Amino acid sequence: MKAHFIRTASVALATIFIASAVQAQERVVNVYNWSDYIDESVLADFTKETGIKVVYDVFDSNELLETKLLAGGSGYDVVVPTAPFLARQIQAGVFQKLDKAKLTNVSNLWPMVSERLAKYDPGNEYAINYMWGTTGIGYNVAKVKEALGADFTVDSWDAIFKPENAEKLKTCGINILDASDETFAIAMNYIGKDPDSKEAADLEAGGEVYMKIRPSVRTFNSSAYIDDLANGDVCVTIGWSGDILQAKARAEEANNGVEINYVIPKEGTYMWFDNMAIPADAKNVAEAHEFINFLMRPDVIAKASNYVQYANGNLASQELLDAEVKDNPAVYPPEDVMAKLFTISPYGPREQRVLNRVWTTIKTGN
Ligand code: N2P
Repeated sequence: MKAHFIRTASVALATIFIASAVQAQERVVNVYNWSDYIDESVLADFTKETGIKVVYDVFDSNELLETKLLAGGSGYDVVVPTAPFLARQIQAGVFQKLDKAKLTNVSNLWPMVSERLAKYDPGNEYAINYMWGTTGIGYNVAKVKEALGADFTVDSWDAIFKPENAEKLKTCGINILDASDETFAIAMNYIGKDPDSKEAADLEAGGEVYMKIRPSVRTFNSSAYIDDLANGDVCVTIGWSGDILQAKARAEEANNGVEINYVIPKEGTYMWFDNMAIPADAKNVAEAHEFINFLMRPDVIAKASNYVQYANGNLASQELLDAEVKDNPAVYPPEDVMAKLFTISPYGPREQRVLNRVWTTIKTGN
């Protein structure tokens, strides 16, 4: 009896010992990315090839990501801020420089994208572009026709920003992205001001655009709106290119009769860049580099783009994209549309306070 107990106990101890040794060896990378922004099989492929486990978490606003980064100790090894946020976070010292020697796939990058990104990250020292896209209008073709008339063409921000149009769309549901830097740039551009203006008076004027349509807006949302649009719960939204295309695909899959379209309004819009960076206090720096380098492989990032329907910053991957992504003007706008796209610079602390105040007033509706 006693011998049996000792034998059982030592087997159990050995098991615990082996288990903890395996655990000590387990390599992990903690990734914090935007929601609806990855083909999960890409993560599984990475783990299969490298043995590194991916702990993947998602956000839907730059402000949320920034709050975590500035507080420190986020626990993340790879994060994906949009360029103007990246720029001020670099200034605030929240990232470490990338070890380029570990990023062997660097030659695949797209100089056009890297150059644009260098405006925010001089010398491309801290970040690698993940995806880029535009912020436009996503809408339910039938419901918008019903509300605004069969002859109405959605080709201008007027469709949402003219209060008489917004009022007619109220019952089928308007959503606005909860991304104030972008929504303000778009509104300022719409009223003929510099979209990159940081003047308080211009920001107030941009805010007025939303104040006027506020009674007709149902939601301010940057993630659930994809399903809302696909299910017919909202009929028009300010949204991100690939998100709208995903809504379209979901509606088609569900075969629910909802037809979704994405348009870049003729007044032009914001062209943004989302980029991978490593927090200064990341614990798994080698794994973070391996993860980023994996996503810099043409076949891998092409798979990701084909799924999320966003353009990426990897030139070598372009020929591997599905025709429905590569030849889609909603993903790769033609040159005349590209010419009307603008970028924006980061907000300084005082400007940001004005923006926050005006945006909160708009969202709360008083
Ligand atoms: C993915 C949204 C990414 C675009 N859902 C935000 N820049």
